[in-house]
Amino acid sequence: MKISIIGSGNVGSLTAMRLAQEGLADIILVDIVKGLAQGRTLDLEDARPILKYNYNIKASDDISEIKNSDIIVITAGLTRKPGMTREELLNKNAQILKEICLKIKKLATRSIVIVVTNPLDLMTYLALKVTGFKRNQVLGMGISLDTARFANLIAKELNIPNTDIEACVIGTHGEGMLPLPRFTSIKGVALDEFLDDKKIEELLNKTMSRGLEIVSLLGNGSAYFAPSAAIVSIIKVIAKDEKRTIGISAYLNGEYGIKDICIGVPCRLGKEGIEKIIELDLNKKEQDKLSNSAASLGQLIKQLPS
Ligand code: A3D
Repeated sequence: MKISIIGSGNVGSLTAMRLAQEGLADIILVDIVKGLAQGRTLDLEDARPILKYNYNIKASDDISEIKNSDIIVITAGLTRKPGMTREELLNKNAQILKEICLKIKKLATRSIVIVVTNPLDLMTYLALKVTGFKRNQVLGMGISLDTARFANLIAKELNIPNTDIEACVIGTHGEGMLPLPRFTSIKGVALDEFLDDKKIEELLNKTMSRGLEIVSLLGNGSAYFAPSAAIVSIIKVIAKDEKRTIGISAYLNGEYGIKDICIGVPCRLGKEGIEKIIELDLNKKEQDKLSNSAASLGQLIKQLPS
């Protein structure tokens, strides 16, 4: 299997390291900045004798190296600066994504594309449109990270292991994020058996602002440890055809009453990419919030390059 990562910055290079250590595939690391992917790759290679493991990793500043990849991860683009919303990144990253996706369309027609660049749901939509790929082939990593953040905050609050928590977040990876306490449980017991409404509300707000909190603390750049872990967990499900359900940004064509939008929903993933979109039985309040987020994305889609 060949996995290419386009963008060798913080998220891309850490994803390469995690993938290499998983031994899932040959890895190609690409960046537009001359020397960056090569430097990071030499550094990653040097760890092989220490780890006693011969993973294959190659670098290039030439995107044609992605030819015939099975999976392509796009982490190329700018990150948010403190105070900047994901939507403000839209114009610059859309241009970068468009160029990259035109190349993917030519060079790796059968690949599964995992978009990471923000604003995530809009970039996923753009990638799907520019490549012209089938909708199962293009997905965005965003809400699996948000789900992990929600679970982590619950675990810390209750002082219990993360593994006991089944959290659920849908919606946009951004201001329209929708953590769902009704679909979140601890060993099968509903969250509201453990926490009162006020505490749950507090955790929801903390989950929604977690990305910006990290951006503000770092001062330069955004999160990459948890994002790279989330990307690799998606890749593993696809590469091993595990048919597990994970929240990802998927193109909806009537599911949840939403059409022609990429937004975060639970999906069953396997070797074909998105193999099934799972429709949760949302109540009116949840459905209204999701529909409103989708409508806001619909407005922003108009700003995407054609
Ligand atoms: P950073 O460390 O700046 O790396 C981005 C890399 O992309 C840089 O090395 C650039 O040189 C490179 N690049 C820019 N244009 C191109 C191009 N045309 N071809 C190849 N490489 C190019 O950022 P990062 O790794 O921290 O984040 C990368 C992107 O992921 C940003 O848009 C972030 O906002 C986004 N991100 C998303 C999540 C989600 O959960 C969705 C999490 C973390 C980061």
